Amino acid sequence: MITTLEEIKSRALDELRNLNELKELESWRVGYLGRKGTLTQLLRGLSSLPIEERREAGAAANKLKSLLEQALADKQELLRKAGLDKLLQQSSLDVTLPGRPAQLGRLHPTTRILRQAGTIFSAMGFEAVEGPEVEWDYYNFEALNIPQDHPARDMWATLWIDYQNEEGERPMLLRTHTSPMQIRFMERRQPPIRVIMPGKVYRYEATDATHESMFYQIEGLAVDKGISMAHLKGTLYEFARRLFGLDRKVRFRCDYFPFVEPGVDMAIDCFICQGNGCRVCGGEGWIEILGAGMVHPDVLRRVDYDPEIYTGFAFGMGLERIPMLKYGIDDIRLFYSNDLRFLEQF
Ligand code: 2NL
Repeated sequence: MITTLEEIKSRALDELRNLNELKELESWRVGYLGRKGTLTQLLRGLSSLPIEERREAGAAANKLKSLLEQALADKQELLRKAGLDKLLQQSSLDVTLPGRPAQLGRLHPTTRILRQAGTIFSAMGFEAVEGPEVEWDYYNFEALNIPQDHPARDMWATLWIDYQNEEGERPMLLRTHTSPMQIRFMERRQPPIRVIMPGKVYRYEATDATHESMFYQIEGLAVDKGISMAHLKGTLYEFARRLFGLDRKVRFRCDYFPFVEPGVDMAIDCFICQGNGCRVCGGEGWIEILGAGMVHPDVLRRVDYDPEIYTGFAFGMGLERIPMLKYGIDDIRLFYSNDLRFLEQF
């Protein structure tokens, strides 16, 4: 019996030594240690031996069983490691190479400036509201003192929606500014009002380096008893300082928008050359960044506010111009053409 065990042992270990594939190990295991395997059969056969022999042979057989199990486990580990080494040698995988950096997302330059402006105005007590991009003629023009067939309409090259009402008019359009939402907001609410409206606006425009048919605007509106031009100037001056640097100066000049009276444009002294004149400000020393004014009394009347009681100021600015100036971007079309080479710079 013991000799048989010795034979099994040397045969099994010999065979095992010559195996080189993980999958061959399984048939080896089945052959010796499986339910019908050599060793298992032998252990079963022990019951036919006389009792003294049985004890000794049983102990030896069990010892062999665990020896073979251990040898199998060792071999498995050996082959697994060897296989890995081989794989590493064969393939071009170099585990010593530093990992690829994870692709980090980032905010679009427009989003960044939008958020900065939002933070500044919210600190000054303004709430932010968004509105529809498809609008009625009434909200985009009529309510803002821009009647049908009035030459002031030429200020906005409009994209009209191909929809006709029963009168044969086309009263729907892509909003040319975010002002329509200001009207909607005033219709729904009573003063005091402090609100900003950020969002996309559309123009019927041949695109070039400084024109896009879609761009972002942020408009603001404050209506209350006793609002004056001083509030307009103070608020926008503070906005300019917080966005462009605390040492900024501002300049207000007269301008025309049908929905305000008086209307102004605001410029800041150039943050590149500090007002001395350079390429960014075109040698002017000043950069115009927004239009503003006191809300026209007729606009207030149209939303049922009494202009004898309430006055307000409003302002509007295009957003893309700001990062264009800040980062020296010379083509607005880069903003929305989804070229990662551009976007990854911010
Ligand atoms: C510009 C100028 C401006 C407004 C927008 C406004 C809105 C209402 C009433 C009065 Cl409901 N005004 N908005 C006022 C002045 C200028 O935008 O150059 N934007 C890009």
